Amino acid sequence: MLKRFFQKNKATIEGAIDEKKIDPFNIPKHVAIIMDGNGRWAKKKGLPRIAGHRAGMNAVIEITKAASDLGIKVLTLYAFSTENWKRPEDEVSFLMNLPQEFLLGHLDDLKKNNVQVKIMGFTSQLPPHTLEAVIEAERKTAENTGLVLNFALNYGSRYEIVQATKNLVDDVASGKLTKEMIDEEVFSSYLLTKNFSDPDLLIRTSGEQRISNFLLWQLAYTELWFTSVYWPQFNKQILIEAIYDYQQRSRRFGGV
Ligand code: V0D
Repeated sequence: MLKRFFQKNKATIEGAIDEKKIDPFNIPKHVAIIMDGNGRWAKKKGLPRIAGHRAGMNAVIEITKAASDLGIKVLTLYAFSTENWKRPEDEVSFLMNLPQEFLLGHLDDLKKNNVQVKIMGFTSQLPPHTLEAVIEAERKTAENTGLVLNFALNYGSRYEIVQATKNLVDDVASGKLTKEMIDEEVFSSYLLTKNFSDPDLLIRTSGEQRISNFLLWQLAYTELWFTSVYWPQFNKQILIEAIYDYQQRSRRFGGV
């Protein structure tokens, strides 16, 4: 309690953005996050990389609550990329246990906060126990009507675009669609994000300033925001700063 009080006031002294400065009528509807720096956070503390991933999972819970409180509608989190299979086998197998751990430890929390879990990615390639956990997470939160917590899991955007193209070609070949009917809206409907609007704000932690094969099509007009903070240290205060910065920008979508 005392610690919380101190942290709050320390932030104020250092000139952090007060939540009251946020315009409640201009909250980004869809926020996407590249949760980078879990391994580096662990290394800095002399801990194994997997300790960083577990701390990262706790940050997911905190940010989900904060995003819901702030009125964000969709939170898309890059949890595992199609390239992450190249990591050491024991690290991959630890990561593949996180959805189950998340479900066991935090399902009640998600229900209390009216959060709907969704999974976006090439899930058929996941180990069966991971797939079961994510399907269960979706099923057990399907009735909720609040924030959509969308995990990008075994997701890669070039792969997504190639798969979309293949499905589109199949539909043209079968006569469901003609070549002339293909436009941006039709193409978008073949992507894994078909049920969501494009992200308004992309956040990447840990100092890297790249997109790294995340939502290449969908980020066309998204505001990008970078912080050097490692993902396990990310918190509501930093999210508020990102939203405040977002609100100072003027979005023109290519117009004037
Ligand atoms: C590790 C930091 C929650 C980034 C966050 C399998 C890397 C913690 C989930 C999760 C991961 C996914 C689906 C679901 C419930 C929870 C998760 C992975 C990694 C990769 F239905 N955190 N988390 N999944 N990390």
